[in-house]
Amino acid sequence: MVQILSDQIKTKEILDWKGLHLFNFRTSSCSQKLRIYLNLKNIKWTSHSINLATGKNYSEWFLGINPKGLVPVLVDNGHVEIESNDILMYLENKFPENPLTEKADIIQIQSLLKEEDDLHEDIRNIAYRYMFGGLGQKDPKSLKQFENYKSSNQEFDEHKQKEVKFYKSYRAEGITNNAVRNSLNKFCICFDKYESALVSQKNLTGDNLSLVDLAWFIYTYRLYVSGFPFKAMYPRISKWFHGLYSQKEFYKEVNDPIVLKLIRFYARMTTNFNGKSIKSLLSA
Ligand SMILES: N[C@@H](CCC(=O)N[C@@H](CS)C(=O)NCC(=O)O)C(=O)O
Repeated sequence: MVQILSDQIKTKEILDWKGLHLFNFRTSSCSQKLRIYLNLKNIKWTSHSINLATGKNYSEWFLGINPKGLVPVLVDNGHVEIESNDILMYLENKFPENPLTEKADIIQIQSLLKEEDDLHEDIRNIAYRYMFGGLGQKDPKSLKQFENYKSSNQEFDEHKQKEVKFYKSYRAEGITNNAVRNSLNKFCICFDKYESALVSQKNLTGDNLSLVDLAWFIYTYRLYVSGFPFKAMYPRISKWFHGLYSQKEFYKEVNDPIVLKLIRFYARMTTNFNGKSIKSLLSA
């Protein structure tokens, strides 16, 4: 995963912050994953909200911390991590009590987390279309600000170009049926695997809860709200999910304020999906 070095950080003031700080946003899936982790481990931290809806992540100040314009970002006494799964591994090392990674399984856990991270654009396709009903467009002015930002790293620039292209296409044509179908296929491959695993174990990588459960809890939540038929297709995953959802450490991070739910509901009702629900695209 991409590491950011202290000398690549232009917003220098954060390097002097003491203690554990997290840049995050209420409705960001990767931020939710981390906040659940922090709840479960009872870790004290300071929150810095970066409003993705108003483009605060594309401000010069924030791009000077993470040139990718993404949350979450962890700052721990001058040490900065910019990838959610790297942050989880970093915190597991720092707070080893009540582990969410069994030592023997660490390589497997890392590879499953990579698999989950590789599906980030796919969960965005589903959520933007079905959960947010077409909301989440970027204001062209702040997107331009991001496009014009010069970072010192080619990988960051390539990522930026991909993001800008995605948001321009999202504005022009939304998320297409084909994109949804492709993304759903990828999720089904993973859910097939986990549904089988749950025959003989309580959680996704064994009986104990692991980082992989946290990661997939968030995706499952988004797919659930989007109308994915878990109960009919993946009954064990459905049961596993509801078991976690009933715990306040999980529930309180994903359950959005009623106003937000109403805004999304209205957006979904007024968006034209050409009759293509998730169920119909799954069987297409
Ligand atoms: N691979 C990154 C992905 C982070 C990511 O894509 N974050 C999203 C929120 S979940 C974001 O900040 N998006 C920027 C935006 O929506 O403008 C990670 O795991 O940290």
